[in-house]
Amino acid sequence: ANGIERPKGYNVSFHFNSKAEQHHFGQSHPMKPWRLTLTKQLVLSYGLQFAMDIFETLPATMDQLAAFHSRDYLEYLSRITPDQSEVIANNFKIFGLGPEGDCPVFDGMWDYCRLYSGASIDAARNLISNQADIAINWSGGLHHAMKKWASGFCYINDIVLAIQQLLTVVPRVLYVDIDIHHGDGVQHAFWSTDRVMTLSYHKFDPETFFPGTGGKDETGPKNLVNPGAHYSLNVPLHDGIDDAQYEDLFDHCTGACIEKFNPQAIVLQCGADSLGGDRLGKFNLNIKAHGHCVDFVKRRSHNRRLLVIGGGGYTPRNVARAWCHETSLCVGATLRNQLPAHIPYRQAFMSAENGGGELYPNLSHITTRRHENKHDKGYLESLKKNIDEQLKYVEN
Ligand code: ZLM
Ligand code: CA
Ligand code: ZN
Repeated sequence: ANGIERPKGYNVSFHFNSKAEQHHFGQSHPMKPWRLTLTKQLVLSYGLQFAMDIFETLPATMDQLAAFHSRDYLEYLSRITPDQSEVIANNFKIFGLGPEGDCPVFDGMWDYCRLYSGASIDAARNLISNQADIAINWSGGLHHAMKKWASGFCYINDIVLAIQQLLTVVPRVLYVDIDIHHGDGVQHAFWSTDRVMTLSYHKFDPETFFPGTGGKDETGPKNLVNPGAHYSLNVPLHDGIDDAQYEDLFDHCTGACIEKFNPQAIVLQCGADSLGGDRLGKFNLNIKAHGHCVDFVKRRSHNRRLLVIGGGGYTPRNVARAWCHETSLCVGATLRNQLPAHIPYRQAFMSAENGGGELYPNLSHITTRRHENKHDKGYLESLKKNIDEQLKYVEN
């Protein structure tokens, strides 16, 4: 369909589970798993399934999850239900859960966790067995989950689990995170090792913006004999960064990390809350700039395994457009700009901001409120210099 041929060079696998998409965090909670259905519908409408291997994944098992998470926490997660009246408020707090909070206990929560984590683990395994050069799981990327507690909409850290899988066959993994939030859970999990380098781009404002970590000096243990020193890298940003600034910064910093660290595998978290018009984020990025990051990493991934995963993203139609576009970049297809006529949920994509149904809205011409750009050249240059300085300690 749509004349898309299997491109030479890259084998791409797409991991999903329809059941994961049907869960609800609760009324008016910003995290909407149905954005994954919207994404998949768009991918299928363009015929991209003919250019990839599609895998419907099984839920992760308790033992698989226990590779990172504590058994106590997993037992609790697997047993707790929304209607359990005997639940002690204290336990909620210990494990980071709670009504009205970021991580509510909702119907099917445990199944949802096992499904999105299973998909990331499967994707990593597909790379390990050389079945794919690039593996995609848009349902994963939940970078805030900690070993013993849930945080920021994230219950299980599928990224850590996937990286652990990759580390069974490769010496070094680079983790790159373009979600607007700091990838704190992944950074923390690999804080003391030089086998995983973490690089997160995010809005940084400890007073007002979650999670408050990820300053430029947060580079690993300060104890310099610890192997993890200098292997956690952060690019703290403000509101309103634009396409050109972000692309330039991303290419410089990510390019330098790939060159110096020389990883055999790269995991790219593509949180779409860094797009303009997001409900939680305040950057001004267009889909093209967001996709540029995927394309850049893909081009530098030659002979390296690449795992592409989702993350945040709170304006569902834009999340779906971005992730469909990025799927097409992975397979090397060029999509026409006009949405397919027969896409299910077509209404969901129709809005003034994209001229009534185009894939690549140019958010600089549109009705969405733009955020004041709080970056100057000097600040952006200092961020690049900071990364260069840290990388002087890294040689492979
Ligand atoms: N309150 N409902 C990004 C994770 C961001 C912490 C402020 C909870 C919200 C937000 C939840 C319906 C990723 C914080 C928030 C209310 C303490 C955050 C439920 C609105 C609602 O209407 C809401 C009752 C909720 C949560 C907004 N929470 C916005 N920002 C952040 C977490 C996850 O994108 O990085 C990866 C997937 N939390 O700011 C509070 C401080 C809890
Ligand atoms: Ca980030
Ligand atoms: Zn986020």
